[in-house]
Amino acid sequence: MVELELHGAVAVVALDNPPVNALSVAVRQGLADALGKAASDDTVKAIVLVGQGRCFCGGADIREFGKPRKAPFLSDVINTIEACEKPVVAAIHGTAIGGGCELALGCHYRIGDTSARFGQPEIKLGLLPGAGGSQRLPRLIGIGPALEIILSGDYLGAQEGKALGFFDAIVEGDPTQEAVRFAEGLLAAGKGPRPSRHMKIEKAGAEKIFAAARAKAAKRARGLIAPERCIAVVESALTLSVDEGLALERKYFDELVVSDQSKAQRHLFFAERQARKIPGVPADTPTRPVRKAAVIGCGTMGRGIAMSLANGGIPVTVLDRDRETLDAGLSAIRDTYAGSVSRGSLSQADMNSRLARIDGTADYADIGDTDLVIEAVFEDMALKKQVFATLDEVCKPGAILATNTSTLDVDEIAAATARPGDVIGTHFFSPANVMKLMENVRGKKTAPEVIATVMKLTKDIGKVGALVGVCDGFVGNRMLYAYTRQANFLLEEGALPHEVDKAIYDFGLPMGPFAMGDLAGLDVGYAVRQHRRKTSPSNERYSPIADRIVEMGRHGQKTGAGWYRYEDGSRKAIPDPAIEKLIAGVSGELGIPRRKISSQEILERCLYPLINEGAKILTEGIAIRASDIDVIWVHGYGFPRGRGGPMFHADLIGPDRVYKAMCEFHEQHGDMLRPAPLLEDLAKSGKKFADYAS
Ligand code: 3H9
Repeated sequence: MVELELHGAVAVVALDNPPVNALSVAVRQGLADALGKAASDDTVKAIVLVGQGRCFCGGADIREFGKPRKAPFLSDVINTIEACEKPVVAAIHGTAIGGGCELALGCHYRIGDTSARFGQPEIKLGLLPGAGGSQRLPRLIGIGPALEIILSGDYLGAQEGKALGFFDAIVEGDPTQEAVRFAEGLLAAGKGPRPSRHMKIEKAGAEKIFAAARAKAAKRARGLIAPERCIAVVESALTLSVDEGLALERKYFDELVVSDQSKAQRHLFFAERQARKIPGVPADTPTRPVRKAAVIGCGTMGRGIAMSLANGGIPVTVLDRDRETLDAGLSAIRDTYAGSVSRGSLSQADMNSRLARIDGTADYADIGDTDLVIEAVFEDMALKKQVFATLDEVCKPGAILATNTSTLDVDEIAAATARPGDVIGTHFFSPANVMKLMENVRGKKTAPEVIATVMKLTKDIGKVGALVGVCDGFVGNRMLYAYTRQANFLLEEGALPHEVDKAIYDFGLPMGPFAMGDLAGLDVGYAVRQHRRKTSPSNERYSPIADRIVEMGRHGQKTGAGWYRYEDGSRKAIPDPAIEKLIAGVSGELGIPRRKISSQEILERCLYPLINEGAKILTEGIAIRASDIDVIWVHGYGFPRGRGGPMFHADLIGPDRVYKAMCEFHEQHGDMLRPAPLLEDLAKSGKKFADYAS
């Protein structure tokens, strides 16, 4: 777990706990022992701390959180390093994050190679740096940059770290050897320990920095407790001694680690990684190289997908019917990148290199040698089949043919080719260059190699993926339908759009179903419903309100009116008496007495049917596991991270509670709200969705 080796007067202490040298109790004990030995060995004059394998250290072992803490504690080990009378140098390659960054901060000097990255991602787990990061980082690099690192959870690279004073040197070549040389240089120059805790904290401008951080956190991290705790503990570094600051940090960390919000975010950390594991597609399944890609269709989705690929370093050709359409699409892509540059979130150089990876063609012959094609044409089966038949003719053998359909049958699309094994769904979410999720859809004949390649590609381009099976709407949209349907019925029964939206917003989603409909455009759903009513007529309860709104020419924000009205150039949804009258009229026509509906009832009536649909999806094997559904809802639909996704939320409040409410709904509203058999099983057996394996 931890090795000690002497290089002359320098002791090299190496963390060796694959895959990321997480600081489990055994590693902490190993570190304490090795450092103790090096400190008491008179022949040792300096110590170098390194990580074996792919990185320096990925931080505390997250799997230990929530279990009883075991000594030695990380903060004590780090305090011992800092107090060591011999200079200690951290030699960093790859990531030094979380507790790994704090370990480096406890050392007296830090050198990195060009791959070195550091950061404090604890906030993404609903936590704060719990082993000194909140006190040492601001002392070392200043309050502003430290706060930014701690609040964003993002990592900085070697050069940025050097500029901020985190790294003393960036080296080429083997970091251990370079660190030994660096330590020998310190000894030769008579330089000793240099504890971060003794550095003076710069207080100038602090008030403004904290006010700005609070304003940003209130906007970006609505409802989450960790950001305010992070700010407060860094602020304490201005007034408290280091030891008092460390004690406060510990107190807050202990509170956060047992909070539901942190449990939810830790669940998501593992869920995102678990989602990459596909039964029947072992980790060693060969993958196909994706060196070149093509996107069919230069509409909003096609453009976003092309940017996602280019952002991930993959050259991409966009194909559309004529030069004019292509030019308009490519210019929209340029505008999107230029917007990011002007907001400061992308450098001009990065914009140029990304744009250089995107070109356009109107000729299928030009994409014959691409490794991957993603079709993103209009959601129409006949059109998609035609595209796939053409791709089958022009694409080289072994090319992966993917469809970005959000609802259509991937097997039927695959059947338009003579190579269904190469066909897969890659359902991106709009705006595709921003949204993280790829709901990848496995057809009946999709080859394991194709699945493995697309799941790897998902990670390589910085997205989060989950693999699902074929059904109407797949996992995300099928569950969304179960939820928006009930939201519509609630209107007939007495609620108003802004009341439903408020209940959902207050729960933590970025917006409720009606504001979302206005944003996305109501005409799209209308077309789908009309198609469904023709192709699969049903006697199920159907709310006519949404259709009537579209038939009034109100298509949402783009027409200045939908469920709400919008003033010129504004996106602010204003409740509209005309719509309220329309809704009340429909209740009257249907003979439904209107009543006051509480926000709690709205929430349960919307969310529980969504969870209930998730239960059916699990039983049908459309999703592999409950946590995959959570990944889909958090990254594709803005389900609040602090609640861990709908299935985790159900586990937290108890499947029995959801079941009981569903039974009541079923009794009041009939078959459409019948509890799923899996929900009933879990409720009666006291088990959770997390325990369910199909
Ligand atoms: C912390 O440090 C708190 C302290 O302030 C104070 C404490 C008192 N623990 O992501 P990958 C597993 S909080 C346990 O695919 P990559 C991961 O589950 C911690 N396990 O690799 C996966 O397992 P499996 C702050 C961990 O190369 C495997 O390693 N640190 C941990 O793409 C490979 O992971 C973080 O939040 C861990 N800390 O990326 C860092 N880290 O193979 C979280 C990873 O069974 N980690 N695993 O599915 C990361 O961001 C990435 O893993 C990293 C490597 C960038 C390190």
